Amino acid sequence: MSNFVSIAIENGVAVVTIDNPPVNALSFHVRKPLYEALTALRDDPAAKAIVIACAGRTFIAGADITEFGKPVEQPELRAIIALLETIAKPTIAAIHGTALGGGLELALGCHFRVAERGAKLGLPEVKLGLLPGGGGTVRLPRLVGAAKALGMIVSGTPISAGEAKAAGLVDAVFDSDLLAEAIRFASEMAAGGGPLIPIRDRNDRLAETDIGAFDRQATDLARTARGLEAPLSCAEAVRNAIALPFDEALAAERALFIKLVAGDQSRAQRHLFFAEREAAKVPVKDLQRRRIARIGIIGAGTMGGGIAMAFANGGFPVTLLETSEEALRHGLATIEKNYAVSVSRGSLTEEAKQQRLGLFKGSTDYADLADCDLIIEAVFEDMAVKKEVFGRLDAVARPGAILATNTSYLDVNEIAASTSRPQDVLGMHFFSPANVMKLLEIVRADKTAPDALATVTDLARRIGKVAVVVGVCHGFVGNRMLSARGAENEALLLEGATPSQVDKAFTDFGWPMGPFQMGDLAGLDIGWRNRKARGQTAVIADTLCEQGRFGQKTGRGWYRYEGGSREPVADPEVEALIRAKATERGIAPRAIDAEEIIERTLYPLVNEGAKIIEERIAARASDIDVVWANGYGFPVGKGGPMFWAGLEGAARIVERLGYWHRQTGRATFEPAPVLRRFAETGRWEAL
Ligand code: 3H9
Repeated sequence: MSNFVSIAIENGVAVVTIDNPPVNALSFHVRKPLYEALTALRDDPAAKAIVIACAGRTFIAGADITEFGKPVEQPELRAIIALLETIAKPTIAAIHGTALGGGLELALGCHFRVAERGAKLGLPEVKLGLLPGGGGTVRLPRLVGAAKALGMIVSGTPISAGEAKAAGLVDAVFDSDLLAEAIRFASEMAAGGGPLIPIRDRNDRLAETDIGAFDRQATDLARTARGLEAPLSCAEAVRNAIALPFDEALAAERALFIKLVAGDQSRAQRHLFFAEREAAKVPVKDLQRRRIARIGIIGAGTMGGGIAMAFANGGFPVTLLETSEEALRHGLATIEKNYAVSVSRGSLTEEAKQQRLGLFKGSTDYADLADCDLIIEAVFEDMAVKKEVFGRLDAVARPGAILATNTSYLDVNEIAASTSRPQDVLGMHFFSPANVMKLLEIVRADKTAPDALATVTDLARRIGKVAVVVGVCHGFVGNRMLSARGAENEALLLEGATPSQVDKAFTDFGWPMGPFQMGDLAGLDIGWRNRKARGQTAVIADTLCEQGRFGQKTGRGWYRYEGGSREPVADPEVEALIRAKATERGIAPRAIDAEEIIERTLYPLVNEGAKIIEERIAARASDIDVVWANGYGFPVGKGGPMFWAGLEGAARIVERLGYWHRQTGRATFEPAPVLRRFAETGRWEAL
């Protein structure tokens, strides 16, 4: 009946098939024929039951996100679900792949849900800064209970078919032949003639809710929201489902959805959703990918071990190379310990742990890397050491193997030039802990072959990383911008701010922590070593390090950490040191407010991003946002620095940067031409 929705009636069971590639989103061109199909079948005596199924790789993955922010075309999803609930014959959703967001909400309008064993079901709207707006917050608690529903809706994390069955969300799980099984199930339900109660009328699970426990759970979740509105609205909507009659709770959900969908936070999170997918696209189409079966990792320290785990977690066999048997034993033991922690936390089974450990092969001989298809070096951050490693790799790696460096700063062109095959060399800058952090900067050197780049970009996705291709410069996108963000840190202190004041301005903005807390966590000695190597100084940080204050690991850094706690406590000794250094320099302290802190840290961050666009180190502004949201904790509700620049007002940023440039004369404040252009046109583009 339409290109996107078709009906077939088989043995009295009508199968409505949605076919809207790639993910069967509920676009207007699906909703309209779906509504018509269900209306026709409701009144068709030939259909004794109705199965809703999808063609392609997945059940409905939700509303069509590209339609948000535009006028809603009727029928909307809620009308289709309301129509479903008027149908007096069994309705069954047959779920394969993922039933997400509006997709699951549509399934909740059916009397029954059956799923393939590998299916996943969830309401991930919160990750787009939204709440389920098709009745999900009101219907899901009626099926699985309020506590379970709250957890699912506020986290946005989908659950497996097995878990859904145990929770009462699906009625049957099948190992294969989903459609045939769903039709059989539908026939049985039609023949059984049992009562067909729409979820809206099922109140038993809600009546069981322990309100006190629910409110405590909601309060705990609110504490982790860090300024995001959506998780709070999700909790409010589920609370309404318990406290209000169905239709009132539904109307309240709608009102919250409309508010969120029009807000900046959801716009920002939707921007990041599409930005991540855009970043993963390699501009050259139809490129052959290289075959990648075995991965070699050089260096079994924190970084190398984490990278090795990331690949083993993705199912790849890994050869781990170290310089001595002892270092190798130590590295492998750490990996085993990390997996054991996951088992003890319940996030990994003992069987999966053994399976993953079985993928590791340790070696101290470069010759053992000869059968690897991708070899990643994670050794000491020193050009001479890296060049030596690449020279040795050049001698043993098979022709066509991709050779990658995990350098955070060094010149990948220079490293590539130390081999006879620069076309096979690129950077893979993982973030620590590499088995956890999602970001991967893939560094394209001047001679990197496009197929090597495309292969690694695909591979990154296969191991669950968010990949961004960047060009060669000191610190690439992330660390280069981080330096710009931190350039004023010490000046702010000398002029009168305290570390806790600066950090608070950051956490109030939505960052998980401020720069001084971050420094203490990472270890102040790292920056100290880097500065010494580059002949640079930092007047306060250097003194802290000379005093052995390296941060959390020594119990003292910018803050004091008492009794092994990770809780930073402001330290009068540090404040006295800051004042002494200021006096030495003849700087009189003055009051510095949060606005100034943001202007002097985050405006230069945006400005450096503009320079990165100009130099074509990043292909798009949205790639920079992906780096910052996934690798550095930039608040997702602000969409990354380049998106936020638009929210903040680019003209204001240009004006204030100009002011600080005049005040200090420092180059970080000089507004970049690309930023000025953005202020005029609203578009980020290289000039
Ligand atoms: C919602 O439902 C609101 C309702 O409660 C209320 C309504 C009133 N819409 O990720 P992939 C595109 S909110 C439009 O690479 P995978 C995506 O951009 C929605 N487009 O595939 C990409 O396009 P391109 C709640 C969408 O296999 C292509 O599909 N649902 C949508 O790695 C392939 O995507 C969600 O938040 C969409 N809903 O992963 C689920 N989804 O090729 C969002 C995807 O041009 N989606 N696209 O770059 C996902 O989580 C993943 O896409 C999924 C597949 C797991 C489904």
